Amino acid sequence: MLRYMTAGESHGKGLMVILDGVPAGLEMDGEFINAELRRRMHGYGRGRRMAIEADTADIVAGCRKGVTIGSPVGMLVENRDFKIDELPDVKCPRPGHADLAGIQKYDLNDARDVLERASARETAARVAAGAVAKLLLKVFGIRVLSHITMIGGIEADTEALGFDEILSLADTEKSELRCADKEAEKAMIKKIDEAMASGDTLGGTFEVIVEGVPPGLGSYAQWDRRLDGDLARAVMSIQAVKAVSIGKGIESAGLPGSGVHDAIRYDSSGKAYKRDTNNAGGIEGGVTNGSDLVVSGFMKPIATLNTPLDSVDIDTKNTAKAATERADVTAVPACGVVAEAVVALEIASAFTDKFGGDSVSEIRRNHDAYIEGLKTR
Ligand code: EPS
Repeated sequence: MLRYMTAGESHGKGLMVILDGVPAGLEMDGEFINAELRRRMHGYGRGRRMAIEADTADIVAGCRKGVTIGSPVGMLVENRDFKIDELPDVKCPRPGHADLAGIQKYDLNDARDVLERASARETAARVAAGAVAKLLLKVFGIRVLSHITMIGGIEADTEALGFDEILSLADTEKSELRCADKEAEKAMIKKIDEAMASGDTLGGTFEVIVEGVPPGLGSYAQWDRRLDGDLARAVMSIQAVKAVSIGKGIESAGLPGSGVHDAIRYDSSGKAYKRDTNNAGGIEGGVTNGSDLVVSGFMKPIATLNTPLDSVDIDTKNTAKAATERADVTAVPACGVVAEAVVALEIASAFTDKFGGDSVSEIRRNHDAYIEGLKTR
């Protein structure tokens, strides 16, 4: 099992993550981890904060000579914009943010104490941890991508594209929004400009695809071992995500079974079961079925509006405009990168549950024997 915890405030000294359960013998490619952090900072519509920060992970625990040794991996990401003690109090909670619920819950009189931790800045730590999970999955030929499928109601059409095409077209080098449909992307950018001009914000959707996952991760035997439940929780826990779906997901509820379930074939030369469709999104009965894993997330618009909604001053109880802060107009491209990280962590966790979690060599033996054995089933 892999588990992780983060700490850190948006404008505190930095963010930290402890990732427990990383097998020994994994090469910690620090450049890859930093590249993942850079991908999270990318995206048209991000705020000025991203020009201030230069996120990198300082690996402070869990490896020796660049290789993991089986102990917890600890990483730090510094905040250049460290000014938490100088920032003003926040007295008018923003609708849609944790501000109001937070001051009630923790008996506070300044929503600054809430928003500093509730902020999505925390996701930098999760991306660092997810990068380590991706390094483990990479050893076993498992690849993870994400791309933007909608922003502000404008949908991308990527139906005809395969994994490698999406990976290339939605790359940060080639796409300001990490979107594989260039026409839709232009319209999304226009929409973001309009939202910015009117002091508004936009949400959207993203899709995570994991290629090369073997069948048999997760289990139907107990509710809390169903991998779809773990994935849904992980993606839903990302700041501002309001819904998660797997495969055809929400749409499948309105279709007949014949239009949803993926017929099974057997390829005798490759000694493997095949599907022509993947409406299940790679999971049946809470267990991976060998098809690509497809998880979508639905992000609401950012709660900090430059043209604020009505709120209440928590000291006077008078109606007042909600607080404004420097913020993003949209962060859906970044949210997709965070979703890749948390999905990779869940897959890596299920992977070590199935194949052993002490060393990469042990996982290799068990994994290869299992894959070989599948040919006899
Ligand atoms: C950030 C995410 C957003 C940014 C934040 C950095 O956090 P929040 O969820 O609080 O809106 O706004 O940057 C700032 C708070 C700022 O000072 O600009 C991130 O992903 O790093």
